[in-house]
Amino acid sequence: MSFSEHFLWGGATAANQYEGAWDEGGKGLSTSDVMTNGSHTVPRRITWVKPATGETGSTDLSTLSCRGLPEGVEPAIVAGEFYPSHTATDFYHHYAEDIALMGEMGFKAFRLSINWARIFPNGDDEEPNEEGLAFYDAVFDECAKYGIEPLVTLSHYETPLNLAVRYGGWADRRLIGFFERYAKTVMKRYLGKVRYYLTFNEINLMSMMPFMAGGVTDAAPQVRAQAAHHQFVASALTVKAAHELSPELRIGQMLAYSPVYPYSADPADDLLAMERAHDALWYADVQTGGSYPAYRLKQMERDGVALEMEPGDEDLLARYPADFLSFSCYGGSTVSVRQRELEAGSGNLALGIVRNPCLATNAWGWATDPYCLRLALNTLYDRYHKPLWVVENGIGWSDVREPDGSVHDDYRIDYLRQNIQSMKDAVDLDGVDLMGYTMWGCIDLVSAGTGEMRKRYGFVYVDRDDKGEGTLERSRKDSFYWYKKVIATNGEDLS
Ligand code: BGP
Repeated sequence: MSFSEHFLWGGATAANQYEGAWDEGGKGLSTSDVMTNGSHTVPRRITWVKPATGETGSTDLSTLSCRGLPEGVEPAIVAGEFYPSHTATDFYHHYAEDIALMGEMGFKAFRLSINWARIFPNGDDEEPNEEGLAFYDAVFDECAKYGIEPLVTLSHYETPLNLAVRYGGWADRRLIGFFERYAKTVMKRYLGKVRYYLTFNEINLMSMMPFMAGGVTDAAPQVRAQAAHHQFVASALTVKAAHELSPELRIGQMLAYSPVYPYSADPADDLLAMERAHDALWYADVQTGGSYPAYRLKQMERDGVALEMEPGDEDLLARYPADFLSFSCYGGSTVSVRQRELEAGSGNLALGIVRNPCLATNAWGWATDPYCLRLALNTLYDRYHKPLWVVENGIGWSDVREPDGSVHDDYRIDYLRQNIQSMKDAVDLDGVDLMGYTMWGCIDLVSAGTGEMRKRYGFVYVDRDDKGEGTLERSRKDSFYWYKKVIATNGEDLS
């Protein structure tokens, strides 16, 4: 038997893409509430208002990531725009039904995020919002009925909007204190119900998408490095608080990590692959390894970044690294020094990536890569020697629901079969210490990259479209029954 009897099979979601009820239960606005939808070819936009003149407008995410927001504007909701997160797939009102479906599949773990603005509506409030706390109590109680362990992300692509507007998001050091208060509040409240937490989803996205990663609207490298540093310190303080609260609690880092392949045997391609891998790994070197690596300090010097640290920061990072390392991995990426002569790759975060001729891709440019998980797990285990958890893996597809409610998603089963086999090899052949696997988007939800509903990941189909229409009715896809069998056999039967 490859996987231990305690292996945590399950699925993953995030409040900003799943929960909806954006203005119910005393929730404040969050950064994801001002993001419009887009598509594979049209970027999502952040809407804003210019308080001095009342003018409204929007900036697309890629422009925001390169140039920041225009002078004098504040991210805000603008009348007439469609915001997919506002209803999403309405977990808020369907949680009992959805968790029952997870129970039916035999889930051992359910990854969800707490929406920070549901607990502290403005982020800097002194007291939490009881109605928000009570909602997650109800969710965790429902999980307990089916023996499902919650895996809770404290911040998944959303920050209370007030913290972005008033403080510039994580660029401001005061966010460390606000986050610490939030983390301590929920860890205390849910003691006995939640054992596993992740601090920041895909923390390395701070380099590429600072608004999503931390409400940061300034694109300067100095600001991003500072914002990431504040998140590292906040993570260390969360680990410290958790360990003081209970020996039961485990805090993980969450990294977006994919193996990087050199396109050719040219050593220059290999070197480039190493540098691209470093772009993600340095975040884990700090948060899980406990200190800034030399290669990153040199890079900061070259970029003219002068990190501001307070006395005690380095000590905190070294004393309270993450207990385990979780990561998202959807497939490898391929790079080449001859990028200009080659066909560009596509898919999320595909900047500077070339198409890998050995792998076939779907409509969003995502490939089924049969080795990515084994490679990723080995790299991360060799480097940190800490327990790992694959908390995102899956494939977005434009599923078709038949009139009888069925969805024949054999392409998803095929993708998952290859990926789970690769993960199994890392355990069986290489002895990697793996805690669990939570497939991304287990119940259809809004895509983070494009804001679409059409790009679906789930085992469960949700009747909702890109215009916000549909009954929100849930139905089981073919992959639902397949995954149920995988869990029931603890990964032995992948047929
Ligand atoms: C990860 C995010 C998730 C999720 C997933 C799929 O990067 O952590 O929030 O959305 O990617 O990407 P997308 O939704 O863009 O298809």
